[in-house]
Amino acid sequence: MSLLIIAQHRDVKLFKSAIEAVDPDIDVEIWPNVKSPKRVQFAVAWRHPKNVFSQYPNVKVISSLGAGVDHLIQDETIPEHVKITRIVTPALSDQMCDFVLTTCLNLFRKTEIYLEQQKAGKWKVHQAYKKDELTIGVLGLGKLGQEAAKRLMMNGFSVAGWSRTKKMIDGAETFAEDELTGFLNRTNVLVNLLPLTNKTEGILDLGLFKQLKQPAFLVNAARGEHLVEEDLVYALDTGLISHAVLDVFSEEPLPESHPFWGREKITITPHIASVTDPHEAAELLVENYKRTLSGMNLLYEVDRKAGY
Ligand code: NDP
Ligand code: OXD
Repeated sequence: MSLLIIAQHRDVKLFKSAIEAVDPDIDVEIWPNVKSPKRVQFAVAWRHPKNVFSQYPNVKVISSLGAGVDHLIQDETIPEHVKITRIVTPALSDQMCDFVLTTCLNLFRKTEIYLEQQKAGKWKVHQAYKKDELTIGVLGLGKLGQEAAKRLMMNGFSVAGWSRTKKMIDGAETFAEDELTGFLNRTNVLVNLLPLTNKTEGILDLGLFKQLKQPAFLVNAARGEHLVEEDLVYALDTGLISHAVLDVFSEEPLPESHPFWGREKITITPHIASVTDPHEAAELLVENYKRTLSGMNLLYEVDRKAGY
């Protein structure tokens, strides 16, 4: 039996050696040079080429190399009986909390204005937002969203949160799926940490932006396909959104010619909000590999129907 890694734009050798360090007896194969495709029972995938799994007829479980599983759910060529799992680790959530906290602190302190002023050699003071002046609304209160909400509250911010099923988080005002309007009407800084599913694709559109409290800001750290790009440009141009911080894009790397690059009111980071740590992930991958072989319940199995 073997464990296969199929990951483009990732240092696969690092993952292979991390897995072998946890259990040297595991036979780790790296796509595309697979010695015996029929021996592959467990695969780890990130940005895999479509239809690639048809070469591995005995795959039982595929783990995403990250927290998101949209790339696997969207691949209709993966047979229905194949189970899907994902990476959930303390470091992944800690990094996301740091990203959200840093981003919100920068927005409250108007750092983006000072960066522009520096380019122009301009000295002008702007009043920072007070922490009780704006509410930060977190879309998605899962593994990452809940921790991010708590980290923000620990740092004195007012926080609201929205999820499919209502969550109870001490100190935060929470809303269920059918309470989106109430959530948006309370929110100034919208932080997106939703999974990408049929229901959430394109959710960040003009209709949603119009319901935010003014001044409004957008932080998208989930998936590019959540955002209707032309609606964001319109919202920024008309002042509906004051500034957007985008870590994820429909096309990655963001093409050089993309209009987002040249915009003062958009801050771009290259999908670095939270990056899977090979050593931490290896422990979880080995555990799920062993569970696959022994037929035990998997850790962090995804509901393929719900899409997350
Ligand atoms: P989870 O699956 O743990 O949580 C998802 C949350 O979204 C849950 O609270 C869920 O509600 C809610 N949700 C799902 N569908 C809906 C809906 N239709 N309406 C309302 N709420 C909904 O995901 P994670 O927190 O682990 O990760 C979130 C996403 O972050 C990932 O899918 C990935 O795309 C992105 N990500 C980005 C990274 C980056 O570097 N930029 C790094 C890692 C992840 P309920 O609780 O009721 O089920
Ligand atoms: C993830 C990601 O899903 O990096 O982990 O986006």
